[in-house]
Amino acid sequence: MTDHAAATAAAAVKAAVAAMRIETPSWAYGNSGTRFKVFAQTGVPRDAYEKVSDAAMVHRLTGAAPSVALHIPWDAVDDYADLARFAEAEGIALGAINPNVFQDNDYKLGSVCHPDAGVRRKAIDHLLECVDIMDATGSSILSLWFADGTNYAGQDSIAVRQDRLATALSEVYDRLGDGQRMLVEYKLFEPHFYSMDLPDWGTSYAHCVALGDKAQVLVDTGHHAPGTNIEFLVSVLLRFGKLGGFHFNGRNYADDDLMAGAADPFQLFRIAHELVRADAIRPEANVAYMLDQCHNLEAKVPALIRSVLNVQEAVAKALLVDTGALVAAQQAGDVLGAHAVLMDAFSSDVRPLLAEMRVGMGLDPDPIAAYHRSGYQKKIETERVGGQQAGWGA
Ligand code: RM4
Ligand code: MN
Ligand code: MN
Repeated sequence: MTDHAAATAAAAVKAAVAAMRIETPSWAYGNSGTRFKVFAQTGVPRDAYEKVSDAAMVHRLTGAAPSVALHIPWDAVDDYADLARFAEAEGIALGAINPNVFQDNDYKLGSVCHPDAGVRRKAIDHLLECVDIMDATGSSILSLWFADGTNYAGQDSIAVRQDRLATALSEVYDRLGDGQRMLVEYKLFEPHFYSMDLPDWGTSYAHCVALGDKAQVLVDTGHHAPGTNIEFLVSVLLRFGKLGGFHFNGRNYADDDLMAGAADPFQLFRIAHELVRADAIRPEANVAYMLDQCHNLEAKVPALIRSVLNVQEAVAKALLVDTGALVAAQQAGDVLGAHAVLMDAFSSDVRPLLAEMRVGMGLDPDPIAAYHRSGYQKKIETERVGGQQAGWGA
């Protein structure tokens, strides 16, 4: 490559990464843990407003996280329009609205798939209320994850539960306004261990196709069987225009919710390669990217900054793939050559390029160092004393 061509390629990578938006989830700023112990941290937000402030800090330092997802009722406030104005003043927007139909005692046997019509009604009403909240916050995405399922064979009818699911989704779908869409997430296991009502992308996809254009599949890294080829299903969903969003996180074993790119940066790169190949990184492609994580041991704000950087690095490497050489090798049946093209890109150190990109955006080249210098951690630890700390589930 000539110097000029290399400079043009670098500029294109910087522009594409700079344009990518990565939402952060409000719950990642709160305390979280396992069923064994939640280790509370100092400085953790006590309400939705403080979570928005932390999310705004991540955006100020990275320039890449301009919205924060809300979970209802964890982030319930009296006046959602007021929260939206507060977010705007802080420099971000309110993003996806995530209903919670898994923590009420009534939902022991499921929510929209529950055998009792009264419980199903309660769950659907909550989903509809969340669309009202979207109207107030200006959010365009209703993010649906259902804990519904069974623990024992014969506990309930798999088929009838699918009918109940379809009926509920369709009622909520009909309530969506112009410019609003629903993303249907799936998860193989947990909290139920015999059957989940939305266990995989195929089931989500089939429901979304039946519903229409405003329903799309939401993929979450940690929601698959170990060894699942996630980039494959990402590629297939993109091909059908049904990839609505992607929840980045890191997993070694299950739904670990570790930092994106921490457990398996190569997998993140392979996923990014399919996204880049389909031109799905740019905001106009309407694939909603979010970090769906929990920070149990590490400080939350710098962990989210680190995660944004990890996603950006994977995407930058994917953008560096020499597409011409890759296609030529693929066409020639050059197995090793084609693989080498991908590995070349994966092995590149893109950190200097991304540091340059940040300087070009008026940001500090090293957002983590900038965070530690900013005094923000000290400020929240000093100010956020008393009150009830937010936590996963609160
Ligand atoms: C689920 C799923 C959803 C998230 C909740 C908190 O496992 O990943 O996306 O909203 O957790
Ligand atoms: Mn998720
Ligand atoms: Mn999850």
